[in-house]
Amino acid sequence: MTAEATETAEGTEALRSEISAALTAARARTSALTDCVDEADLTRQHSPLMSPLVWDLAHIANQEEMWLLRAVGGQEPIHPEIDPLYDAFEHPRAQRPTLPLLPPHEARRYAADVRGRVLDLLEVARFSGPRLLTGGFAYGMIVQHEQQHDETMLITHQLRKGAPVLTAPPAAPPADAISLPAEVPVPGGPFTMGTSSEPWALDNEQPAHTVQVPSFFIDATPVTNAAYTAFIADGGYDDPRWWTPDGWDHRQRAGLVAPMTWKREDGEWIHTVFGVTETVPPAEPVMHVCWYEADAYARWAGRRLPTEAEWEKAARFDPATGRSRRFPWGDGAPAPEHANLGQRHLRPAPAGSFAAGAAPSGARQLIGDVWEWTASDFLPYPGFRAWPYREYSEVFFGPGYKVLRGGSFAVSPDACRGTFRNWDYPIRRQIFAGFRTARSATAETA
Ligand code: AVJ
Ligand code: FE
Repeated sequence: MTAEATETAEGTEALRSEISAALTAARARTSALTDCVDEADLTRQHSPLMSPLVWDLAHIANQEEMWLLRAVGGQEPIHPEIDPLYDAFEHPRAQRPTLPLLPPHEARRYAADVRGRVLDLLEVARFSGPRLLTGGFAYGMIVQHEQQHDETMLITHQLRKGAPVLTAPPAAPPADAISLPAEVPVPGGPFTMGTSSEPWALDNEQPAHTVQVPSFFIDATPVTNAAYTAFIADGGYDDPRWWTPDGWDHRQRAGLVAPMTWKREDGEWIHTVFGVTETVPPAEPVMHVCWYEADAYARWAGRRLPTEAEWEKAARFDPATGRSRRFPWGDGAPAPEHANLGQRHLRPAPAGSFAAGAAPSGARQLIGDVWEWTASDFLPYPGFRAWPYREYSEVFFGPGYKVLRGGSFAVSPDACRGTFRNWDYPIRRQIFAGFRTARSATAETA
């Protein structure tokens, strides 16, 4: 979303239609992901890591009701008795199928009821005064929340067994990938990390602060399946030299030999994408690897994962102005030529795609395609204040979670920016995550 002034009448009307369009786009995605399967599929748990799809559906509506109708609109709860069922902190995902959840038709009716009332509220909304309303934040938070669950539901679809139900065309192959350098330099010095001006930024992206980042090199694209296959072929999974002690322990216990969906058949690697099995495409970014695998690959390659600050500097820092951009390509919202976002292709684009989305450094695909694991733990920035609820970020801060950056093909343009932070456990592989590698410019610290 843009940081347009909303003090003027035109600014308010522009923001109102922007919010309305974003809410509608999110619901179109939610419907596409839940209308393509039958009732049994909606209520089944496809993986202990995931909720039944029908839980996500009613949870989306419940959050929208709590924040927009109750907190902003001052309305009474519609069904207060169901609130605890859809509180992510009351019931772990594995237990959700045993709860007396709303059946699919009631969940859909609840979501539609809430949305109708929200659109009525939006008609008369002002976007100033209380902090929740400034810049339309509460609406933006709810748009992003639904879009985040649309990504979660797409992950459930990827883990689901059965006949394929989702299709989308692949991205066009890149024109000039062959001439790209393997890595690009990023100059040393201070840069502005995080934001204090993005109206829809979530609490963990704030505040903007200066970070010193020594010069480094970063891969021009995410690591490809071809490159990752070379790591496997070289015995990377069997050599403890490449793994951290925790990573090696996990690799042994979990029996990791390749990315999550990969199988070896007749001397070649195959994998499964939303129920369709195919040869692993060599040029696409590797996906469904955990942090430990990404970290081991980087060490095998004589490199390392970028820190979160390095990743953000590579993505946002413009040496010509000294400013940090909203996106690698500039301050304008993502357009189709910049990045593979929004589930329009249900897979990453080949490495080297999206020349128009390159950062000043020349690095491509920092936004979209695959989430990128960074070396960093999920920690608050200096001056962090939990807002508007502690359970979005604060309760997850600490060494248990690693940060992922950039968003995947499954992420909406409305829930993605150069400052956006995602996190997960270092053992997790279900997210649409890959990585790129880096090295310090000074050889002895590489
Ligand atoms: C930011 C993706 C880690 O799914 O747990 C959804 C987003 N927070 N509902 C998650 C979120 C509350 C969150 N992640
Ligand atoms: Fe949620």
